[in-house]
Amino acid sequence: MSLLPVLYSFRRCPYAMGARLALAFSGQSYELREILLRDKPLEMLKISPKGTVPVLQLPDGRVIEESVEIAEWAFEKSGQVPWIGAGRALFEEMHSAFIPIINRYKYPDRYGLPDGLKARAQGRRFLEKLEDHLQKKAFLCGESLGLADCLIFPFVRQFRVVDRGWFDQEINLPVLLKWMTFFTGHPLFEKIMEKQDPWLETRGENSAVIQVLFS
Ligand SMILES: N[C@@H](CCC(=O)N[C@@H](CS)C(=O)NCC(=O)O)C(=O)O
Repeated sequence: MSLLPVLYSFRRCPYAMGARLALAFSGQSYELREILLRDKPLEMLKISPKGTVPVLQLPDGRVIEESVEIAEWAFEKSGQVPWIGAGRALFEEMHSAFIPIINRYKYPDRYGLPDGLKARAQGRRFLEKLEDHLQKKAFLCGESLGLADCLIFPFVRQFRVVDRGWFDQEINLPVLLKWMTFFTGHPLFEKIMEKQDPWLETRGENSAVIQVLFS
């Protein structure tokens, strides 16, 4: 068994991205196993039959199967309080309201909608709420980065890429944009977004163990 926790992950998955950000910002190194969603490794399904990423297996064999729990584990391990201020409430609102809106914005036809404009306007209201928080403090829950920032940022990013021109030029939420830039320009973000070959394909005699190390 590896001495580092093993993270099964998919680079572009916003849940996995949130977990990787929390691991990175709390300085928790891990062994990365990049997977293909269409060809999940049996090793992963054995420890987590529900088949979603991220999944973290700790050196003692314990398995953490939810992104939020992985993020909480990382923060607690580094002695940080995971949830502060409005963090959990914002996170829950993101799950119950913002993520379904992103889906309607991205795929209006799947929901029988003529376009994503109504969803975009609804999504903007959640972003306005984030902007209000960020107007008061540098991060969503205070002057330093918290769990809510790590877990919410990947979904705002996903919302942004649907129509980047509108988001960057017309949304008019300046502090939110600055908060986005904090992440997108951060070396730790770059590091957790490095492209890796899928673990299945690199396995075997020449299998590469990808260690993502933070000091
Ligand atoms: N509740 C899970 C959700 C994770 C999730 O839905 N991940 C997607 C990828 S973004 C997934 O693994 N889907 C399985 C599949 O597409 O087969 C968590 O927060 O960890």
